[in-house]
Amino acid sequence: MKLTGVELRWVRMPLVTPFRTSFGTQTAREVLLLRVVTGDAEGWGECVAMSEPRYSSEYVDAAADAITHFLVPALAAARRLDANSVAPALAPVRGHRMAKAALEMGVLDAELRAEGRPLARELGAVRERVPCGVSVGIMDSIGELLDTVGGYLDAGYVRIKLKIEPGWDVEPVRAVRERFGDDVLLQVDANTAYTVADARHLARLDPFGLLLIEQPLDEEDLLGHAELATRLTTPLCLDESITSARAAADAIRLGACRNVNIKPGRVGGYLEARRIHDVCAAHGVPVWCGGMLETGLGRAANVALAALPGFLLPGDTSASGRYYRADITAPFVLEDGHLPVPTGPGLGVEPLPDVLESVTVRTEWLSL
Ligand code: OSB
Ligand code: MG
Repeated sequence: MKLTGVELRWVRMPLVTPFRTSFGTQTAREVLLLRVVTGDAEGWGECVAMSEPRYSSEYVDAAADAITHFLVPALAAARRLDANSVAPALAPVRGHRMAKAALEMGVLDAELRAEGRPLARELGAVRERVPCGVSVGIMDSIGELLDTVGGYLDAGYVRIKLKIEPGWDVEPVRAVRERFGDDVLLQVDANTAYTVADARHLARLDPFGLLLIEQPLDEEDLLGHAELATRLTTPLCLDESITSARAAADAIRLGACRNVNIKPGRVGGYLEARRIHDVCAAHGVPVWCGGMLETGLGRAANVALAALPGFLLPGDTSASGRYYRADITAPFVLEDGHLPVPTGPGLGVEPLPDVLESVTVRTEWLSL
């Protein structure tokens, strides 16, 4: 394929309800979309970086800058263009995995559309639909939390994840267990809000039979997670710490986690995400697909990834309506707690031109 140019598109979509985590509150999602134009086809990439560098060091404007000044020029200079050659071509640029992932996703979509091949099949999917969980933000009161969780269970979600932080951990978990029972698949996500000195406090979660505790400690604290793992019966899962297949192999070897949350954006793309899946599968480590409040474009690709055989736990691949009143693609709708894996070429979904236009803040065309 030959690259013609890349359009950067900043969109802003209000969330149906504010989403509070230990690192901040989101009321709208600002997303950078890429339209990768080649001689053969166009492809869409979604950058999962958030507006501010609080989940990780990346943020939307930094990603746009890296794409504009370093990544697209590096890709333009590469001798060949296909999805497998994107990561090697961008490797001289350090970091910026979310920016790289967006570009690779766009090239991958273009390549697959040109060849008429669906992403799920390309990645090695074995399922036609995937079971879905939902990530529930920190609330102002236990009553509000129970109403919210009850609504999601009524909607059919098969797993609940509660965001936690010091001061909002044991009590919300206890309240959800008391109201909805021990059969609900329940897990928590701290987004690095604790230290290993909190081990005794976190052990108070053990009696509640959680599936896992996600990323309790700092992104760089693999040894701390390994130590914490010896002090808890609840399995640890890593999110922020797993930036590559190598990081996943290290974490498993160190005993820092028994599960991995795979987010393609965090690790530099869907191809590295598949390698992490393979490393984990080889070690018997169940994985699940995380989320970054994606639009229908990123959601389509995440659902395809979640259909791989090692995705043995329900992911944060919730329905479009969990996030947005009007998604930029045809909405993903929960059916019996599952989302269907797209079957069309590439991502298998397209932006709806009118909606896309209505949420667009700015576009920029990088010609080659
Ligand atoms: O830590 O998994 C996380 C959303 C934004 C940033 C980080 C995280 C999350 C979520 C929600 O938990 C996942 C989703 O529903 O997309
Ligand atoms: Mg997380």
